[in-house]
Amino acid sequence: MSFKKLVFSGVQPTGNLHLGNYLGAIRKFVALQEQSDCIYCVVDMHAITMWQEPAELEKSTREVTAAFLASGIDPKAHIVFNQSRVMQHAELAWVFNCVARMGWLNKMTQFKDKAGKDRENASVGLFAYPNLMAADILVYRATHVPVGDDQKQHLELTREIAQKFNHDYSDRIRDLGAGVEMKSGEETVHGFFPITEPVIEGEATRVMSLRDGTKKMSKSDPSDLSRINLTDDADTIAKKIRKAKTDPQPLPSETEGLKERPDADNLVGIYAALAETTREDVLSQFGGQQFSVFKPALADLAVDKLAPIASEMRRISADQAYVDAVLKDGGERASALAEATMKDVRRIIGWLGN
Ligand code: AQP
Repeated sequence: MSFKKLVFSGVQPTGNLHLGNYLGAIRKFVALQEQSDCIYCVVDMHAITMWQEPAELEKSTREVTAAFLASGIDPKAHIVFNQSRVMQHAELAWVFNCVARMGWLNKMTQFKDKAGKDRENASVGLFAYPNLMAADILVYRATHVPVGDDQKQHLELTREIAQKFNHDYSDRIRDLGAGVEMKSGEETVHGFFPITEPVIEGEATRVMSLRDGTKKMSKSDPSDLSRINLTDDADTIAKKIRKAKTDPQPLPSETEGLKERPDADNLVGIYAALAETTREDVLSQFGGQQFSVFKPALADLAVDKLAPIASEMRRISADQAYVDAVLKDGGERASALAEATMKDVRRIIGWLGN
């Protein structure tokens, strides 16, 4: 027996869902549901690692759900829910708090970025965030995780946690017959948790700020002009692209020419991702052209692809009862799967009471 392919990923309900979240994650969620069983989670437990206004958190949780549905995720064929409904995530995170080493977490760059200079004042939850993320994935024994490039290090940690758990409890896993044979590089190993594969591919694994091509497009950037929000209307999208930072040179004909030009590279990458093509193809069409030609073409393409999602999000959001019903149903189905894993985990580690 080996692990069945199962996709898991999450998005934080922390407001301002943007083009980076869409191209780096949500659009891949939609594509993967054609080939595999998928579980998509609105990670409201991760959200409170930084202070969230409660009413805003509720609103954002529904908004991310609406974005999933508006983008084309099928909540009947797959599972869509908010994390806090399934308490097994927190239970497994505690186990992983005891598996992961301080030294591993001390290396996490996202904690350093988010905590900034005032580390002493950051929440313990923000520090332990990657252990909860590992639990989100492994409580379903998910094999594939589509994410943006910024999550690479956290997924590496998830793999380390799974390996250490499988190793520390290997005798017990065998005795209970709870393990599965799996490939790890060239070797075949035996373990309870899969060694999860990140799915980080395509032209937009790290969409950058429209105001600074060296900084990631982010929900928390104080400048709204830095990002295209999924709720932006056509005029706003066009205005933000018009105002996007660029340099005075025309576009190069080869990708080599984008190397020292982060703002140009970002816009070409966004175009390629939206058009579902490559940077090479975009440059074969626009190489030698000025931004005065390229930006309107990019704005038209962005409006074409994003405006239908924004209008569908508005339609779905107007029916709050429907959104809440999707989350409730998804939560119930996710709980059943998570509980099956936790029953085994509790026996493996020696917790009585199952
Ligand atoms: N700029 C980006 N380019 C590509 N992918 C991105 N993701 C985020 N930003 C980009 C991917 O979106 C998914 C959900 O992200 P998240 O909700 O966990 O939040 P985040 O990564 O912390 O997003 P932000 O926008 O950067 O928020 P703040 O400002 O709060 O830090 C993930 O798969 C992520 O990789």
